[in-house]
Amino acid sequence: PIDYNKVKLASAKHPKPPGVKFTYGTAGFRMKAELLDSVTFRVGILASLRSKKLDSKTIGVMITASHNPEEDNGVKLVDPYGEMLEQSWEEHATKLANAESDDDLVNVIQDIIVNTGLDGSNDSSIVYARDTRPSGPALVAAVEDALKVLGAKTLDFGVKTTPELHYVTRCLNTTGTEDAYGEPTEEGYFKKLGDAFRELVERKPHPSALTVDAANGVGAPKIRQLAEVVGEFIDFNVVNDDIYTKGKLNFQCGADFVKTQQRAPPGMNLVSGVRACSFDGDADRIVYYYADEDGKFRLLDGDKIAGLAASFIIDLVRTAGLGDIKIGVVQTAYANGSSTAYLTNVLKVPVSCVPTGVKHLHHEAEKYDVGVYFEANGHGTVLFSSHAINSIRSAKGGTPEQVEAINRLSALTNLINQTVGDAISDMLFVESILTNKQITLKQWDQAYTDLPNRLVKVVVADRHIFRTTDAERKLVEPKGLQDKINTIVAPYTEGRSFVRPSGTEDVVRVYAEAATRQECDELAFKIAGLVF
Ligand code: 16G
Ligand code: ZN
Repeated sequence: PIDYNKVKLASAKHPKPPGVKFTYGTAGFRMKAELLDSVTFRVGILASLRSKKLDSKTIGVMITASHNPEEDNGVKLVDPYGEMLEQSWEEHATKLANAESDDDLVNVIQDIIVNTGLDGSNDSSIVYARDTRPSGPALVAAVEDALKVLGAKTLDFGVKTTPELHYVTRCLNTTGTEDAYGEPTEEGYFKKLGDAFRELVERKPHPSALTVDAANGVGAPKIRQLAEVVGEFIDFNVVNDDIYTKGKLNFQCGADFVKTQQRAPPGMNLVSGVRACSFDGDADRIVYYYADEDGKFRLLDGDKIAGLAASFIIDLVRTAGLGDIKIGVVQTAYANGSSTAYLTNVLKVPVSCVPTGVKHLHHEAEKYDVGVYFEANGHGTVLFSSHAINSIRSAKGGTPEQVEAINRLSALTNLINQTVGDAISDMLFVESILTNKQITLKQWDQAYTDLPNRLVKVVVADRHIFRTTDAERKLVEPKGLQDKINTIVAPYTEGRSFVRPSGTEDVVRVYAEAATRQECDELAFKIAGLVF
């Protein structure tokens, strides 16, 4: 049972800053690190309650603020199979974080127990990790304080990427079952990826070295560890790998910088012939890029990765003779119109559009036998249903081509981190496709040409008055605004624009695309003017 006096005493050491309103949003709690002490303590309590609710299954706690500036930090929970925290619990998280006093906190805990029908006397089990942020250790200590008071069984997974924490959570909960996901250790993670990668690329000519921008984050040491297991097949040239100098994390580097600025990180010598990619600060996003013969920067973002991945898997499934496996792709409104047209008209694969945020994409992708999902910003993965996995594992194949395709598909189910988007796993996935097809980044890029696009932030008095529908592609409120947008967009060739409130910042985002750069910029400017 929970000793509420002890909870109150411990909570008193992690007081809530008065007047601050916390929200468990798309990416958990995220803000300036100095505001997070009470929040992480309480997330420790929440994790323990969640574990008690789920028959003592292990729950993951990740301390990271991803691509945000170094001063920020954040905390989020991972459910037993490596998914994001179930949505109905976000509300419990928010209530816990906002309890004004230690007594209120106890009341909220008791409410959650009653509301969810959980048994407070159950054991609980938690695994936690953090990225390289300087504020990480103190926040981990706050989580530990909560876990100690609740008598939880704990595993400190140390400094890890977000996807490694998702991976280990799933492993811990499936060990010894028929869904066993892998060894619940970092060595197990790298071994699983390394073995699958070897299976996919050995006996093929190796590509040239890959330059990896690690955003001065946790990806840097992890790529070095990866190189120990795949070094005979690929060379990495790691840049922006300084995790010790203050202020460098995500600063003028990383996937978010490259995607939003549409240029290479300053200092990277991106000449024609160089192959490059960027991770974000917790290594759950990746984008690729290269320079044309004339030096022009070319981005291969999440949409391009989805196209490459879908085309490769469709070919393998066809060659393997596994026609009953249904493949689908999931995107958000930010997907470039050309990518959607390519998937629909060229690959002839079903495409669904869902609201921004990994949990929405992930759940939609679960509806297919093989669900490929990517956000344009480079976060994504591929999910294989148990039907797909069983078909692949039990297929025999009548010809050598069929056998090879089946083996490749089987290796892909191990190479791809199916719990969440993973920069390291996605990078190996892309590299294995390029190696199998023996194509360059430029040849990959030629699948389709992106429409010029622009993303604008607009600061408004109250972003909560903006309400969307149709996977955020249309506004329902403020009333009448969508009609005005439609009227402005109508005359533009291949014009498309939408307005949505950010889930992570106090702004409204305006996206526009059109046939030419000039038309696109003009369209973005006009729509932003409507919102402002
Ligand atoms: C969060 C989401 C990311 C999304 C972004 C949009 C997760 C783990 N992360 O970072 O997927 O693209 O929010 O931010 O779900 P926005 O709402 O501010 O545009
Ligand atoms: Zn991230």
